[in-house]
Amino acid sequence: MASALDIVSTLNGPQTGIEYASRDEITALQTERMKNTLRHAYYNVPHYKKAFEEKGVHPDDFRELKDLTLFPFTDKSILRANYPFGMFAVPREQISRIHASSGTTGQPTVVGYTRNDIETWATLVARSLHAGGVRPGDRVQVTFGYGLFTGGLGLHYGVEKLGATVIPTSGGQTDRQLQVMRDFQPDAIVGTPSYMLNVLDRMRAEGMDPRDTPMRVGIFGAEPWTEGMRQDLEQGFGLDATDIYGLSEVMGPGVAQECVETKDGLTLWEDHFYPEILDPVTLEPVPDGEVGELVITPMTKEAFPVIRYRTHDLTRLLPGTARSMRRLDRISARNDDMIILRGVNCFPSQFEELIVEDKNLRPRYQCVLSKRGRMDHLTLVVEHAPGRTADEIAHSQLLLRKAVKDRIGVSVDVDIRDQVDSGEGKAKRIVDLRN
Ligand code: DLL
Repeated sequence: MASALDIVSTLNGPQTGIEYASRDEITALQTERMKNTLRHAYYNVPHYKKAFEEKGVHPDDFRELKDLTLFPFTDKSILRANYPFGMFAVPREQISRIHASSGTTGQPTVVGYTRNDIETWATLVARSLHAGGVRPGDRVQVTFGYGLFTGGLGLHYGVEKLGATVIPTSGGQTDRQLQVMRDFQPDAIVGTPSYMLNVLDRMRAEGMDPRDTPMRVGIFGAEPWTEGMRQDLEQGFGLDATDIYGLSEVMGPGVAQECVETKDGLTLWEDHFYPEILDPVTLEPVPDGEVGELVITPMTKEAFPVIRYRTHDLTRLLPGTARSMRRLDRISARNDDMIILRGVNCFPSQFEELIVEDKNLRPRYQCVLSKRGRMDHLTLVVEHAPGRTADEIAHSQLLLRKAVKDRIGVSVDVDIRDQVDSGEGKAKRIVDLRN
């Protein structure tokens, strides 16, 4: 639950509150909150009771933070097995919102929030926006999609919580975004970095000067991006660009945020999220400061507690700079085969499900990632069944494009061939030609 302290530190600006707490204070708070979280999960989510018992641990075995390693991990597969509401820890009538993100089989991962969870989330997004340079009274254009994705509504509530003005344009419809930008004169913009580069190109193509807008601040995330993209966005729009990180299973955006004064990686809001960096194969901790898989345990969630959630994101933990809390290095890769296209997460298996529905196609395929202008682009290269006519192939191509758009929510190209070599042994499903 958000405490008064959280809000003070968001709104009173520099050097006050929990964001500047000492390491001892943070550790004490984490230990207390972790104890409560382990108990909450054990007593209210059947999966956790069973999983703890199978590992021979009880919440009372947790005395200090290092004891967390005694407890089992949570992965997407567990959430899927309990689809849709089996992991909720409160009665259904206390759930005030549901979000979802894509899963490996096309079945989404469903997450729920109580009123307190929504309040905590809004507070952490407000804190993130503030750290990124947004101030009360600013106008903030939110170009993340609104809906089951946590980006749009997550940012929306945070902007309001900070006391800024939200302009909820949602994603896409670039012409409309440009008109809003021209007419409403936002001070800040949030969205995926690849989409913002697209907006930049469109403005230039239409003879607009992107530096003409009053936008001072850009907060970008939901997908990996690079220092080079930061330079292009900062110079192109004439603003300060920072990185925002989060994932729906752990909360949504606002788990970590880069501070505008240092732009040196993302401060993890350690009063709410406990990080571990593990070797993805052995699942043992890596030495301090080394890269590994980020595992997060949120410590203040009511509706949807998750213990040791495997994010599959690769990063390392760095000491605090602008804040006393530790930082995550820019997240540049994942250790599984999730593809992120304009903020939408998808897995090769989701495309496969659509491919096998068409008798003209064979489940021999590859997902080829490339750059189209500045945006990531996906081409599905698929093998057709023997003896198909050119007309049948053309029809299947149209159908598959449409099915991907309608059911997965991304636009792709489809290239149907006589033969697709997806590698010997374990099929190589992703071909990355972006660099
Ligand atoms: O993408 C939440 C979000 C919305 C974050 C808006 C930031 C801004 P999911 O759809 O569950 O949630 O996807 C989570 O996206 O595990 C990462 O692989 C990736 N991701 C998110 N933020 C970043 C980032 C939202 N700043 C997955 N850098 C995560 C790199 C990111 N990858």
